[in-house]
Amino acid sequence: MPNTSERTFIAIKPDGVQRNLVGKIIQRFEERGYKLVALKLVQASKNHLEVHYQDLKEKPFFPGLIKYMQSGPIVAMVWEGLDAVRQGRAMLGATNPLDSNAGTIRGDYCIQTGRNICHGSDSVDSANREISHWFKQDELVDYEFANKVWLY
Ligand code: RTP
Repeated sequence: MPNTSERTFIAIKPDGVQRNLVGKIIQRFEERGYKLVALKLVQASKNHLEVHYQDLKEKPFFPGLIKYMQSGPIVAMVWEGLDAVRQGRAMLGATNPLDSNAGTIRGDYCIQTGRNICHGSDSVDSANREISHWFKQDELVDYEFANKVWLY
């Protein structure tokens, strides 16, 4: 039985928000067939971002990354559906937008690694950690997804 309830954490970074790409990015996940489970616009604190990117804290780009992620509001989302984590990453494209295929979000809308407009969990374990870091349990909305019968 395929797991149609896999969840991933997707964020639209400050540059994506400022460049008015929120609607386009959401639309891609909607059109692909993923179910929106949670969504909010947040100005994240330094501490919150340092915990989110804790695995990168030794990297030379870490301070710049935190500053970039704090430079404006972020759209935090949870999307659910078959293979959501892997497909979410595929839809985002490569970390370096210059290596991203056309047709991916980064391949279509950005140019530089340090301004790559979106984030997606890289594993189911990271997704679970990130979802509980960004959302309280009661912000994950439980509702019937009518499309499901046509998708699976
Ligand atoms: P993300 O977590 O944002 O989805 O990105 P990712 O997994 O594709 O890449 P990761 O290696 O986890 O890096 C996180 C974010 O740090 C910025 N970065 N800058 N200047 C650099 O060399 C550099 N490398 C990474 C990017 O914003 C990247 O998305």
